[in-house]
Amino acid sequence: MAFVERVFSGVQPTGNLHLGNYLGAIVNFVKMQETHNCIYCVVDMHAITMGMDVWGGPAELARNTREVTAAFIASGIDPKKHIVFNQSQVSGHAELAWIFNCVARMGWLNRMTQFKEKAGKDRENASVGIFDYPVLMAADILLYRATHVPVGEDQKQHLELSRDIAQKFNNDFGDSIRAQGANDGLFFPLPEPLITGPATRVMSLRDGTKKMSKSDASDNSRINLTDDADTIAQKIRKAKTDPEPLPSEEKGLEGRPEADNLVGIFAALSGRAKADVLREFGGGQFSSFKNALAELCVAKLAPIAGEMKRLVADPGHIDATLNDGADRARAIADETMKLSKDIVGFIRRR
Ligand code: AQP
Repeated sequence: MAFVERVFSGVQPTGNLHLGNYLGAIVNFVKMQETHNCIYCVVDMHAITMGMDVWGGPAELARNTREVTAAFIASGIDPKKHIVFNQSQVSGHAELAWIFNCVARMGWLNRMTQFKEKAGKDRENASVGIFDYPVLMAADILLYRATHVPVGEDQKQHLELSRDIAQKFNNDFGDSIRAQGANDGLFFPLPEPLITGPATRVMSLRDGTKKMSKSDASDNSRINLTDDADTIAQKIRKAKTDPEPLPSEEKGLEGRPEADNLVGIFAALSGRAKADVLREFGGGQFSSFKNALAELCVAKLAPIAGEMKRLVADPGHIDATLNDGADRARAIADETMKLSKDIVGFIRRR
């Protein structure tokens, strides 16, 4: 079957969006609009897999869902030409996840490193949802039979699992799929991860070996899209570094994760290569480089923050955008669910 090329990706409304989400995902979302039909989802059902202390409770979840939507639009995603919606409005995500729960194997999920990181030592107390997160993610993508998924580096393993689930479904139900008219026995595409763009893994400002994350307890570990100029400058000034001056060549960043991260952020925001950044700043102290980085961050993020502020001031408009996106997403999702149910052998209302 020749699948129509379609892009799907999602962001969790678990707190303030940060520079990692922006450079690792949203910048690519914006770019993909030029060449593909895109579906961008605020994955609120994923957000509640963590404890309520992480996602903040009902009022905070709704606030964050609107804020992520505003960040998408403020960064340049066009919700009229493409689809922007929140996951819980389309019931097919949960329905397909159940079918996939019966396709995926425990052994596959047991290998997921993100579950191990997020559950930490207290695995017995982790929600079933956090263990099942990658299955819901496969359902998110395959509900739209999406072929391409722009994500940050941290999602690579989950994307591989989505491909395994798609493949096993196609194999397990091959005869039934053929009986529905697809002679090649392929119902779901194997989605391709698109891990490209300016910075696929932005690290914490407090620890260059840990990724920048919304749920990190320290707000100083990340630059939020909504931080004001003073806060950005202060966080960059406080960012962990080492006592050596900046190297003049990229090789000199080896074994210096914090320096590498800051130079990587500068390169990504300015659209330059790291080597080029080091040609300008190499040999100098961190303090002057940090000033230049803070200025650059503010110049790039302030317009987005300003537009987000304007958008969230009108929640009715954001909700209307999400409703419209959900209606258009549902039209595609319903068709996939109808066919999936026929393939599995569920009797449905006709
Ligand atoms: N540090 C990062 N560098 C590059 N890309 C990143 N992404 C996240 N952190 C970085 C990418 O952003 C997209 C949305 O991520 P998400 O919110 O759905 O979940 P996440 O990957 O778990 O991100 P966080 O910030 O760490 O959230 P919490 O703390 O809530 O789990 C994804 O494409 C991701 O790769």
